[in-house]
Amino acid sequence: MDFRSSEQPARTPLRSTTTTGLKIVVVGGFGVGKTTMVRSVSEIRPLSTEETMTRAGVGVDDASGVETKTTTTVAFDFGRISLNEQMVLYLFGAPGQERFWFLWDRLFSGTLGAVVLVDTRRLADSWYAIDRLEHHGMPFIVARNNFGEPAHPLERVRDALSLSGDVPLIDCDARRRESSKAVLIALVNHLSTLSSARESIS
Ligand SMILES: Nc1nc2c(ncn2[C@@H]2O[C@H](COP(=O)(O)OP(=O)(O)OP(=O)(O)O)[C@@H](O)[C@H]2O)c(=O)[nH]1
Ligand SMILES: [Mg+2]
Repeated sequence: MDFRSSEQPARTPLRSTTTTGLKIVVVGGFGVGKTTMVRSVSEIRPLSTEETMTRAGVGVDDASGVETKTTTTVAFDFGRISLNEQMVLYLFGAPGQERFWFLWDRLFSGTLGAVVLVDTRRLADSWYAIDRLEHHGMPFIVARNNFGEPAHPLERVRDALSLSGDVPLIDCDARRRESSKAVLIALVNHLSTLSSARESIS
């Protein structure tokens, strides 16, 4: 297995002021850009378990719509980002291919929240992710990774995914650090809103 590291960015030491570490997972269907997001945003060299896709996967893995893809995640991606002086997120990118989905429930252990990445060309691939998160009662937001296709209005995406109104749904470009960071900030804000709502009830 190739535990590949990208050249960018250089290693950044964890700030001594950090007091809170949150485990976050990035899930979604095959080829939606999960590895790309973890790589673009991580301030340490991300760990990736990418394998070259071979002809052995033809007929087993559904590569329709992402025919130019040459590698796939076979375990998980790992990265880290400090959101401010106190808070650091540990990011785990899940594998997207159906035959690796059995790993997801283990990845969810200790996770506080999730980002579901969706590609509107292959929306149905994201249903499994949403289903598993709802099963675990795990808070999540949905980010539409924009591959440059004519963008559907987000409200139509919400309807197609049968998302309830209180689940944040935003646009992103997983290749851009600032865009990926904005997704993570939206998730942390969502977690904070949920936690305040719980406190006001109790
Ligand atoms: N145009 C465009 N291409 C993207 C974007 N995000 C990812 N890609 C490309 O889409 C392909 C799939 O990205 P990955 O990050 O490997 O997707 P993944 O979800 O990790 O895939 P699996 O681990 O195999 O499920 C790669 O070739 C990326 O360069 C995007 O926002 N726009
Ligand atoms: Mg991947």
